[in-house]
Amino acid sequence: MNTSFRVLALAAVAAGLLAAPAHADKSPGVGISGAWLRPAAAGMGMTSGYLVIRNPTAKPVRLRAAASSVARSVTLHRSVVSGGVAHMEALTDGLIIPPGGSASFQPGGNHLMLEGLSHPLKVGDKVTVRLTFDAGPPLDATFEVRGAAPEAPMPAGMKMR
Ligand SMILES: [Cu+2]
Repeated sequence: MNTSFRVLALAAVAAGLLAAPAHADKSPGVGISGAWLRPAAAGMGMTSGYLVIRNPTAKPVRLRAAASSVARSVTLHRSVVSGGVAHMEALTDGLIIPPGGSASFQPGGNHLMLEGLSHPLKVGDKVTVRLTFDAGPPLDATFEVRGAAPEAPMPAGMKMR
């Protein structure tokens, strides 16, 4: 585990939290797109989910938690490569979506980790995941089970990996 990297990451998250308003009194107005889950064969019991969250408002919004009726737990994770070894770690402070910007959950990066699945997930299935933000109502997002990421127009200047 690369401790200094984790400390830097935590500091970055903390800075984002400090920049966020202490409270917000109306809906964050966030939107989502391209939500998909990897299939989960019988016995796997877990899978990962991806999406893009847009924040059209003038204030940062923090995704705090996620939950689904098909999973015992849904956690916010990110994949990190340190010392040439890939591992996952929890985004324990959630994820900030900057004002007028977006945050992506995508293979190799941030992802939703669904564990304790109640049943296998096959391509074409639809799963609802409730996203909870630090302000405003929760958002029920529909994730489609897919074999690969959906084709989506990329914002200008953004590179595909
Ligand atoms: Cu994970």
